[in-house]
Amino acid sequence: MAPPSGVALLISVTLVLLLVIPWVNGDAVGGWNVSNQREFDYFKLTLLWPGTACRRTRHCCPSNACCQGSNSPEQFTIHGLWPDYNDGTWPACCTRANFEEKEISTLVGALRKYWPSYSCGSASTCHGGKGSFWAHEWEKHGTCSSPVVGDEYNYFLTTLNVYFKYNVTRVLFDAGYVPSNTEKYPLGGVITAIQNAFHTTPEIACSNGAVDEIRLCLYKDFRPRECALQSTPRHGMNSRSSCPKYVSLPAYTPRGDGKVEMSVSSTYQSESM
Ligand code: U2P
Repeated sequence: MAPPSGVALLISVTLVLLLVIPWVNGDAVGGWNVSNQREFDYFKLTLLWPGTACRRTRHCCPSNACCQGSNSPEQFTIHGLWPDYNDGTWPACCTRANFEEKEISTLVGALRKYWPSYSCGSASTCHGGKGSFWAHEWEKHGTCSSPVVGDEYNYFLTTLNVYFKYNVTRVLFDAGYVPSNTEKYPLGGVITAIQNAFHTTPEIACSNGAVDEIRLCLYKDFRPRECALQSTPRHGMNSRSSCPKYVSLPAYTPRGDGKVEMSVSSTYQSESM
């Protein structure tokens, strides 16, 4: 039999890549810039609880918000504003736009406070590079949000505004769910407090029984909506699957010398796209 021609070989390799790549890590198009990803269906505002994130820190460095002593965050902070599909997948890396910090220089003060990194490592960016947490979130999710939010500056500004509008920290604190290293709270109560405030059911993820992330699903006009049903079992974000019946909201206790009391790691160091 004659060896395959160059064209036939190229077609076979392309077909294999098209079949294998798209579902890496649950991303509809994991880490690849494919222009034909369809527009997303809804947003997910994802928030991190610092007391839990900082339990993973192993060493300190200036970029890790866990290491800022009394300036370390005491409220939920932003993980990202994610565009998602109703089938539980999501687009990723939708354009070739690279993150440029100068575009968001006027927002940096607010971003450091409300959208900090809990890592000393750098994160993967869309085109094989490494960058900051903000670079990761913009290139992976922000570029796919652009039909609604526009450019990089507007992605960060919009996310901050949505974060201020849906103040999950205030809702939980007002309901009596305050940081504690001894109390445990009923998961149902935490969910109900958010449902009563925002008329949507949050996704809650836990780590060792502690609230790690809270995710709010929003229509494209940023009104709350229910999350896609399919996203729940597939990504383990269902409160029933990753949280126990009673959850903790660990307090973060910085040391006077600015070193963390509990030790951690980075959410991002080992994370791939
Ligand atoms: O859950 C693990 C990682 O998958 C990405 N994710 C998850 C759910 C979802 O609806 N959308 C989404 O993008 C997140 O990737 P990251 O932004 O952290 O790279 C999430 O952390």
